[in-house]
Amino acid sequence: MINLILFGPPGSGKGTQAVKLVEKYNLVHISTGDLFRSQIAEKTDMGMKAKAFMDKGELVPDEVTIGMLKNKMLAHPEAEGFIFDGFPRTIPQAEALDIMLADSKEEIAAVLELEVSEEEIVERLLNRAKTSGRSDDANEDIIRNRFQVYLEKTAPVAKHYAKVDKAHKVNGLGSIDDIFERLVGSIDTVLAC
Ligand code: B4P
Repeated sequence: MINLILFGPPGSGKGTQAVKLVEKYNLVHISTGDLFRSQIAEKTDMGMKAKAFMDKGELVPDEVTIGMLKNKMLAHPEAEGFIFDGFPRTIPQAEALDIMLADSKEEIAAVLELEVSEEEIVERLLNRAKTSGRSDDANEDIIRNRFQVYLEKTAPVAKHYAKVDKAHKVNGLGSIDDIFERLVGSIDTVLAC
């Protein structure tokens, strides 16, 4: 089983690259952002709770996010591996994921950290807002808050995995295909070990 974490600030291209990686490595894609957005579209209680946090650029509370992630993993017993996109975003989420995988004698193979500057992210997300209708992309202050939340709460997750030599930095600037090739290079190096 290959379990990969696609990591990086909001708008760094995690979702964009995950779609391509899933196809190449035959993995199940789990995007907590997409899961929350589908709950919001269905107007479920969880969706309404998540929306209040997402609209401000804050993280949805860990207990909600971890429970949703567990259910999604359990729904795919046939998976040959997972690509986690936008999860874990806090140390408690990382610890919960490590335990869930260890319970089935699995582990994270690699954490791929897309490096993109704050200014590039603001530009990308304001641009996406023109077509996405996403309220968390439409306002520069909210985008900058999302970046601050990333620095404070999410960046430590990369250090958590760096301690066990699983974090790999990847330049997130350039064309989508060039970044994909860099990611594949990192993954194939890890898989060859
Ligand atoms: P997410 O849905 O995870 O999304 P994201 O951070 O906005 O984007 P991503 O990095 O996937 O960027 P994308 O490829 O789309 O999170 C949204 C919110 O959900 C969070 O703020 C939080 O509130 C909540 N949430 C989600 N997971 C959570 C968790 N685990 N715990 C708590 N809360 C959670 O790319 C962005 C844009 O850039 C696109 O328009 C794309 O076309 C463009 N782009 C991509 N690659 C490019 C490139 N190489 N060059 C130029 N543009 C590029």
